[in-house]
Amino acid sequence: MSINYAERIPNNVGLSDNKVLQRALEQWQPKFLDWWREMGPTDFNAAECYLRTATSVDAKGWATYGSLKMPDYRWGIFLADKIPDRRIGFGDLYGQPVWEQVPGEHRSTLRRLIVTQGDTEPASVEQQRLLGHICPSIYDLRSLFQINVEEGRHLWAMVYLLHAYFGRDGREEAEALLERHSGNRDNPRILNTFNEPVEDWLSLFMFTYFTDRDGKYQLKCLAESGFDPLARTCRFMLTEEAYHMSVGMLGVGRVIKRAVEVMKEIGSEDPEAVRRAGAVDLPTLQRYLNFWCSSSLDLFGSEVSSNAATTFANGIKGRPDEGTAFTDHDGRTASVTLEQPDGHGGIRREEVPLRNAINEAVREAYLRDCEVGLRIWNRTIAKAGFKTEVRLPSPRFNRTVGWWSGHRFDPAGNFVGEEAWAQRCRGWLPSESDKSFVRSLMQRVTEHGKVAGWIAPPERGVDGKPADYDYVRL
Ligand code: BYC
Repeated sequence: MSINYAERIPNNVGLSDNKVLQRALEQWQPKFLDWWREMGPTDFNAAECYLRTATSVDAKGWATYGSLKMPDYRWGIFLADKIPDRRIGFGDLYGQPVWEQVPGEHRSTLRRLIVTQGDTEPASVEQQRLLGHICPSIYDLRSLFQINVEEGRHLWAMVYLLHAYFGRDGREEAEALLERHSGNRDNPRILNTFNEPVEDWLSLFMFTYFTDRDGKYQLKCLAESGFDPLARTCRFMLTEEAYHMSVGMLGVGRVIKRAVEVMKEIGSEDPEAVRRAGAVDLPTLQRYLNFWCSSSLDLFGSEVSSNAATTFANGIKGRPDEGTAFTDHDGRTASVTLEQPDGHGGIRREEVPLRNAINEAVREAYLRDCEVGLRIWNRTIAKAGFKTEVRLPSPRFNRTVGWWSGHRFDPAGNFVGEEAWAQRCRGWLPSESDKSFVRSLMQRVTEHGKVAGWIAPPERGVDGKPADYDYVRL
C-alpha cells in the first residue's frame, strides 16, 4: 500500500476508515509539533535538507529521497505488511495464532513496554538538539537530521499503538511521552542512557553505534511479539534503525582514521601531541567508547529478571531472531550458568532458569554484534602501522543496573574496589578535561566540500550522490 502524503497524518493503517482514532491522533499532533518546536532541531527550520521519507513499506518505497525543509517532513505511521497466518514463536503459547487485539491480562505489561520503547525516541531527539550548531560537515548535518526525523516517526508509531489499542490510558501515556524530557530533574526519561547529555559529535557517534544498537536488539525482540500490531511496527522501524547505527560505525571510523593520519604525520602516538595536532587521541576515544557501551549495556535490564521471564512465557517479548537463532523456543526446563560478583572481589557462578536469564541472552547477542565495528576500526589502526587496539569494555565495568552495579571492575573485567576505582577511573571514563577538549574541537563547518580537521571526510555520499554534495542548504 502506498502512502497518501496529502493526508494530515500519512499512514498505511487505514486511518481514514477509523474516524475516532483519526480524531484522537489529530488532537495529539499539535502537541507533538509544539514539542518538536521546543525540543527538536528547529534552529534549522529554514534549511533545505536532502532526506529520505518512507512512501511505502516495500523495498522500493521505504527510502525515497528528496529535498525538503524539516517542518515539511511528514511524520507518518507505517506497519510492515502482515505475515499471513503468523503464529507465536516462543513461550507457553508457542504455535498459537498471534493477537490482533491486546489480551486483557497482558494489557498493562504491553503498555509498559510500548511506553518504554516510545520514551526513547523523543528522548534521543532532545539529547541531540543542539548538535547541528557544531557539525563537522554538511554531510554529517544531513545524517543528524535524518536520524532526528526518523526518531520522530518512531514516536508516532508507538503513539499510534497507544491510541489504537489502549483507550484512555493509552492517550494519557502518549501525552506523557511529550512531557518527560531528557535529563530533566523532575520528569526525566525512563531509561538512564536517555538522560545522558550528548554534547559533542564523538558522543553522537558512540550513541548511534551503541545505544541505537540496543534499539535494534529491543526492536528485534518486540518484532517477535504475539501482539501483531507491535511486531509489525517494530519490523518496519528496524529498516530505519540500520542507518542510524551506520552513522555511528562510519563516524567513529572516520575519527579513528583522522587520529592515525595525525599520528603518522607527527610521528608520535603521544595523546597530548595528537591533541595539539587537532585530532582525538585514541585513549580519549576509548574512554568515550567505554562510557557509551557500558551505559547501553544497562538498557537490557537485570541479568535475572522476572519481568523478562513473564513476557517471554506469555508470548509478549521474544529473543532477537527467535525463529533462526534458537532451537528451544520454550525454555521452561532449561537453565543457564551466569557469572556474578560474590561481594568480596571474586566471581561466582549461578545456575538460573533460562527464562529468567532472557535479558542476558539478548545482551550477549548485542555484544557479539558490537564487535563488528571494533574489527573494522582496529584494521584501520593496524593498517596505519600502529599496535593500539580499541576494545569493548567488560560487561562488569561501570554498570548501574543488575548484578554488577555497585561493584567496581576495570574495563578488562578485573575487580578493583572503590579506592582503586577512585584513583584510576579517569583513565577509563571521559573526564571533565577530556570532555572540554573534545568540545573545543567542535567548530561548525558548513562550507561546501569542507570537513572539520578532527574527522576524516566520508568515503561515500548518500543515495548515490557525491560525499561533498550540498545535502543541507542553510
Ligand atoms: N534505566 O527486570 P528488569 C531505542 C527498570 S533503545 C532505568 O531489570 P526488564 C533507541 C525497568 O524498566 C530501545 N531503568 O528489566 C535507541 C524495570 O522498571 P519497572 C528501547 C531501568 O523489565 C537510540 C526495573 O528496572 N526499547 O529504541 O526485564 C535512539 C526492573 O527491570 C533500566 C526498550 O527498552 C535502565 N537502563 O527489562 C532512539 C524495549 N533497565 O517496570 C531509540 C522496551 C531496567 O519495574 N523495554 N530498568 O518500573 C523493555 O523491554 C524493558 O523495559 C527493559 C528492561 C529491557 C528496558
